[in-house]
Amino acid sequence: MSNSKKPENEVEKTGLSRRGFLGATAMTGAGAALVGAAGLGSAVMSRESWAAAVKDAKLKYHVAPGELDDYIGFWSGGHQGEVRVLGIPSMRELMRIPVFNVDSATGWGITNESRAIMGESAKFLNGDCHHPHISMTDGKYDGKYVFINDKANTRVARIRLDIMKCDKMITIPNCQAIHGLRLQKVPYTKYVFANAEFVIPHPNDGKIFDLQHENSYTMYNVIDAEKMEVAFQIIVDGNLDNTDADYTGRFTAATCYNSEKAYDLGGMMRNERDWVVVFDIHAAEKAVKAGKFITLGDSKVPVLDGRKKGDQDSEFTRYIPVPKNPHGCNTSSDGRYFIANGKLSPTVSMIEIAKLPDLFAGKLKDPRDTIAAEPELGLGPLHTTFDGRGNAYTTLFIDSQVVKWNMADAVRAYKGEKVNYIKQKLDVHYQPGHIHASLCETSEADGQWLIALCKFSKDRFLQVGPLHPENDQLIDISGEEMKLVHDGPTYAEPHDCILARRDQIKPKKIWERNDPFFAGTTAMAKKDGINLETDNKVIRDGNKVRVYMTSMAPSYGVQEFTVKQGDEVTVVITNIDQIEDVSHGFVMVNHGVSMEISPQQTASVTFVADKPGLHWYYCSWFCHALHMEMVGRMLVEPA
Ligand code: K7E
Ligand code: CUA
Ligand code: CA
Repeated sequence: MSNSKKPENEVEKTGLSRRGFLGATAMTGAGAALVGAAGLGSAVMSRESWAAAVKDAKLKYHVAPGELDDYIGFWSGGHQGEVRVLGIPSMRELMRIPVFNVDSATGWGITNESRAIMGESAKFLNGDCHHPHISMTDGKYDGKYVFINDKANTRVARIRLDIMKCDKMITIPNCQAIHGLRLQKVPYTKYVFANAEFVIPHPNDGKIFDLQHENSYTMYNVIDAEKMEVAFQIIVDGNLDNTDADYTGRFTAATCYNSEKAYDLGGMMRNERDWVVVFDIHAAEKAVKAGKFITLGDSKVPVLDGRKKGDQDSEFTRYIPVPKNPHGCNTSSDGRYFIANGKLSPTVSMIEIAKLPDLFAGKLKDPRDTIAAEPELGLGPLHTTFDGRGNAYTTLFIDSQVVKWNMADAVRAYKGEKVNYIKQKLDVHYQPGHIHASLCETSEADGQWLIALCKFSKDRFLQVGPLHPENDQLIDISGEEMKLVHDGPTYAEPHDCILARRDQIKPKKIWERNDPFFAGTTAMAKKDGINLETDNKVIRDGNKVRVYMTSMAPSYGVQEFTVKQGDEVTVVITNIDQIEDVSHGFVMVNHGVSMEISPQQTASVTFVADKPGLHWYYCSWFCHALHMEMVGRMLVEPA
């Protein structure tokens, strides 16, 4: 350990006062300029000093060629709309799972299968995902699904982890902008909890524009995870930011930064305190059963009213005041606390979950009696994670640091004992948002690795123009001290990520022929009397033409077909290769058509043959030495 100087000290030695600069832009007065910390100098550590500084840690995170990572991570792709799969600790990107975007390599958003999953919303070409979360049973990852939100078009999607494809997508009714998303941990992920962020009028038909109107509100969404239907919605006061669930299955909590229901920055920062709203999910289920709900517009989803009426709380909500514009909401992996991250306050608020039954039973004088501690950590706390050893790690956006602190010590200090709960502050680069330690959202938090997702990379990488990558930093937390070991540039914008042990996720190597992902296409083929694994046939049905073919490296079962100009053509391809990794593609040149067909998969795409003449199609996934020769022709006769 003698030569493992902390890299951040090396940075300081170069004489660049990054801290000083950031300090100057720190919140002044009413929390101005949260994002104003641009324009740093360009001093960077030499490669030699870096190598020396991280030598020990490096050996640990280096995954040699041919070796496999210990953890598998799912990264949100932010307003790029996809989910990315990374190996940890190597930080190698392993795969991309298109979800709220269009992907030309796999044909997501182009193929019939993907468009059927996207439903109505397939018309949108954009998305903005933030929070990927893995389904759980008994507070541990069960490896079945990843769920993720779309803030841009108010959707929630599910990814099947056995095939690493999105298999369900729903648009949440009566809401605008799904932001926070978490899953029920115990007894299993029966529900997905999704925050609609923005307050809107109801009905939103242009008659009300006043956000203070009693019909202006937003809602907490409780989604049936298996059916992927909204089970019920709960109207709340204020707005909703992030959420998390407890380890009993009864409570969830959500942060609200706009208790003011304001429409601008000044207004949203007016109150010294906003709140955390706590939901009693069991009580809400009861209220739904008892029929105490309304419905809105065309939607049949039961809507409960969780707003306060004067001083009167609903049976299923409680509002706990916490300092100014809280952001992240994190359940500690020991199941004891909901932690609300202060953002405009240097504190985080630890809500003691064991006190919530009393709060709902009316046995506490003040909702603030549930606060176990409110440790002061630094400027701009956004999100917190856990190592399973009693320590929490919080990102300080404005300080550009991760602070490691001890929860039990923070509680003792809150009670008046003289104890320093802060264990270490580590500089990160720069402006971190989410933070995620291995398995931290489960009861198995193992305190090995931590990812700090930094919003700015500034000078950490080669310049690539005015748009910079972000910087996801890998930090070794297995010892007493946090050690920064890797910088990982990422494209817009992995708000959040999640890490599972590699043995917890068991993807298939090839498709199964009866996979529900393409069941609609299989049913269509059946109607046409087609055996997808053997038949190469063209079926005409008025001006609709269905071309069924197999593919086996390096050729398509149909190498030429003829249609008439204006025909609607559906190409259905079944990859009968059984060998792992032999994926084929199908691209119809000049028709905007592209798709993936992996071993034993059936995929289909529909387009209009609007141009007469000869049109080549080809395989786009490299499958064979004769991959270039894997081609065919569509002959279009003029109308
Ligand atoms: Cu960016 Cu979780 Cu949407 Cu915080 S959120 S940073
Ligand atoms: Cu088939 Cu390339
Ligand atoms: Ca506020």
